[in-house]
Amino acid sequence: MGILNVTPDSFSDGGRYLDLDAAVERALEMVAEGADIIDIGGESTRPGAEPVPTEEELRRVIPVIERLVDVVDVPISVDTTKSEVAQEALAAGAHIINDISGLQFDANMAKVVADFGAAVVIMHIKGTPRNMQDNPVYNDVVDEILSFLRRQVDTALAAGIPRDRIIIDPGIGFGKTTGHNLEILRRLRQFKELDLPVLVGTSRKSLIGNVLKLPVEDRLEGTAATIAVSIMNGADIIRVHDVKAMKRVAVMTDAIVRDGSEEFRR
Ligand code: HH2
Repeated sequence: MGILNVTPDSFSDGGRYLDLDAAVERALEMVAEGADIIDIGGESTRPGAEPVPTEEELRRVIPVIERLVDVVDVPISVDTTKSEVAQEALAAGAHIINDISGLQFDANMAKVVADFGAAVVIMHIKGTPRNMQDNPVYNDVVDEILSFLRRQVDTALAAGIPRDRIIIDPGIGFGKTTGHNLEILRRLRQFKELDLPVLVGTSRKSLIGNVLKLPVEDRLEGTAATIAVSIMNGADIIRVHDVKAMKRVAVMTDAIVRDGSEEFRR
């Protein structure tokens, strides 16, 4: 899953793809580099970020979707917590709603996804982007996230979203310390217990900056390590900025872990 942030303030690529042509060009480039899904976001969820009004989020993402549906042949995902944005995005031709609140922030979200027969990413967050990094505490981080995901998957099913349209995500960096994030990656296989595809988003995030003491523009190798380990521990989808490099990491890791390369099977 290649990230396309059409925001002025995302933590690593804010402002780069605000222009419609630049956004479309970047999406096409990511597909050429091997992205299987494009994830468009119109609201930064970095720690401390202020919510974006619905009208502004619509203005940022809908024209991009309208352009992309005609030119890319991979599914289009929209990173939003607002059902009105989801509604317009799906009507414009998007296929997946990536909800970082795991269907919590907008009571109408599950119904909108169900009505369109779309797929949904249910991500765990503790708190809101504004307060999530204010001293997050867990008894057992993986158990707590698993309980949340189980509950929200039930919410999705009850709203009429079929099980084969649900993806889960532990929400790396969303109300977690670096220690929590490392533990989640180490114990990622436990999320397979829900028997749903697992998405992981570590790309350029602060857990890498904190371990390697490197700024956001210098986290490529650290991201690569998190991706190899995530796939080894069962991740099905990885959400990244650096598609070209991370696709290579993913394919190589898959070939080892999942016997993913026909050519070398014996
Ligand atoms: N991380 C970010 C945004 N959306 N969605 C899912 N499912 N999983 C994630 O880990 C995830 C996500 C944050 O990264 P980014 O989009 O690069 O930054 P920003 O929120 O500042 O736009």
